[in-house]
Amino acid sequence: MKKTACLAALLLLLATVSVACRSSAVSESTTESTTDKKMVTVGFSQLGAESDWRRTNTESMQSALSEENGFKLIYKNGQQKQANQVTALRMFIQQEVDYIVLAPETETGWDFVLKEAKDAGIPVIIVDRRVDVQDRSLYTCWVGSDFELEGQKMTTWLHEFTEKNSIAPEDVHIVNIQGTLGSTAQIGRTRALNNAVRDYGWDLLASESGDFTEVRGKEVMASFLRKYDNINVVYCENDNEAIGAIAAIEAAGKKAGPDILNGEIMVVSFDGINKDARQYLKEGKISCIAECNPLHGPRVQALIETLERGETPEQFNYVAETLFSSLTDITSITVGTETYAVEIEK
Ligand code: GYE
Repeated sequence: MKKTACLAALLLLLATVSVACRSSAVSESTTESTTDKKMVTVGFSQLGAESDWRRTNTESMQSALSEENGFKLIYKNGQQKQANQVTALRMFIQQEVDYIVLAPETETGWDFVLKEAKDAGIPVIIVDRRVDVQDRSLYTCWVGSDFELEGQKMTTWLHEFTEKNSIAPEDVHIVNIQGTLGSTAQIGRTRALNNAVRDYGWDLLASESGDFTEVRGKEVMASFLRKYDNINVVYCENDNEAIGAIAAIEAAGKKAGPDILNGEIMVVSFDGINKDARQYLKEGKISCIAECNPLHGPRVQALIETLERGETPEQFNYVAETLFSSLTDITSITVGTETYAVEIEK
């Protein structure tokens, strides 16, 4: 009897100890998973801060790749110099980051440093503009806009406008304030305009870079106005340039607007993120803006999460975009087989 009681007591003790052990094991592993949860380290090389688009893009990246979302972000502003971006990438490689995100200023000149990242086994995600490299395996994937399509939407809209208003192609006298030369956004938007000029027979007076900034947009437009007295359309490759161009138009005593056969200069541009540009659109000083969406942060986050799960994302990830206009008579345009609604801004 005594023996049985003793055995029962022993068994009870063992059971208690084992439960205690198990529960402590469980609680230990829970604390471990919360405190040691692996943060993903990302080095992000942004090209600069030339425009509202760029600033919004940076904010989007910083808020998506946040500590709360499980990221340790190392952000580097390249100050519009590719050499700074190359240095940043080399620093990220030395720091052994998990991923590199690159928003490149221009397309060429990336082969060497991307090869260094590849050799170090660090995946590279390209965002916004593209890189032009011999070996496509030097980066994992890209996310951004179809810049030539943006330009095609704009030139199609302009063509519709001239048709609706019975304006002959030879009466369309355009100047192009280009973006940073050699950047994908400039290449695509300029190519779309040049093709439309050839196809429709418009008169393209001059093209010059305004570097995507308001200051240069104003300077370039002022010099165009000094050289040509018949400009009636200015194709600005971003909104900041358009704001600068409007300042130059007004300083020259002219009016920005759509009445192009009666002395007004029609301003069209790209982005749609700048508040002043949207206000100018409402006022009719800008006639049409092709949207360029800068909110790539959550998109890059999703791409990294796909890679973290061991899956392979699409190589090229395009963002859907629209057109904004203050003129009410064109509500949609068709490029190729696709029809796009035009959002009328009142
Ligand atoms: O349109 C412009 C910016 O690469 C899409 O760069 C981007 C362009 C954008 O500075 O405002």
